[in-house]
Amino acid sequence: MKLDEITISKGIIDIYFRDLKDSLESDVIVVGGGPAGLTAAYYLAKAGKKTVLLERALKIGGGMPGGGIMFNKIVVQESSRFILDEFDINYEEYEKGYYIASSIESTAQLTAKAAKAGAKIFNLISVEDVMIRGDQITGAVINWTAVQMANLHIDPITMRSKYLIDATGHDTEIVKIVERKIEDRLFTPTGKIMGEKSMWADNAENIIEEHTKEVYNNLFVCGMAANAAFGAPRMGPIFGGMLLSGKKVAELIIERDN
Ligand code: 48H
Repeated sequence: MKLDEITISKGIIDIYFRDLKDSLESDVIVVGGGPAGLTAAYYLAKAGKKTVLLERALKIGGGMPGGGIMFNKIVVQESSRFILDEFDINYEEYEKGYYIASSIESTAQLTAKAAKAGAKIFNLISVEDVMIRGDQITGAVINWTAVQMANLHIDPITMRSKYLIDATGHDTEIVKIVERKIEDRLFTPTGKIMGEKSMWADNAENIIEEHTKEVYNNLFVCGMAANAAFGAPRMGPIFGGMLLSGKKVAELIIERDN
């Protein structure tokens, strides 16, 4: 078969545009393709929810591939081991209840399973604002990351969804935007973002599922963003909480949407 460069170009343009256009209306937009966002996207898509994941970076995975100080291993505790199994991630027991997995394999498996379950994953797109109607969050305002990096004055476009998940990690970027743009209080005890506290793995990991919830109408938080929004500690390179939080936020939305 003789290869034609124009067909290659057309294929990329047509199919990307088809997917992008189809993603303009969805059930759930997950902002952030770290471990929590990917896990959420997987469980949501698996349950038949139309799921779009938007990631600012070129590469998917957020803080996961980097492991701990660039040692590309992650630790997962007993309570979340079943999620490693669900994603076919290999691991070994280091000490009782502490499982070690490759951060690269983990990232790859989370990404592949989310995509194969049907989540549409877009990299190189940043959410720069949200849509709000009355007191409801109704979607995301997006732009190319490259436009932001080049500091170009170019208007964004919008995506509508029934639910938005802030899975942006330490920065809680989406909740920050919402906090700034509403007159209301957030659904946190102070009505504001409470801020991430310093390292305490045990406390952080045990509380994260409790903090994985709706933080404003139709806006949910998961992963590190959940602890940051609700004023809990960070945990270092243990990732079980991220996986459990991703699963929990998916369950909350599935339950709400039924
Ligand atoms: C599009 C965006 C935007 C935006 C950010 O940081 P992440 O890996 O987040 P989690 O919560 O899945 O996992 C946290 C974990 O990686 C971690 O940092 C831990 C456990 N730290 C503990 C500690 O003590 O340090 O992923 C968030 C993703 C990133 O890929 C960002 O690029 C992306 O969100 N993102 N994407 N639009 N506005 N903001």
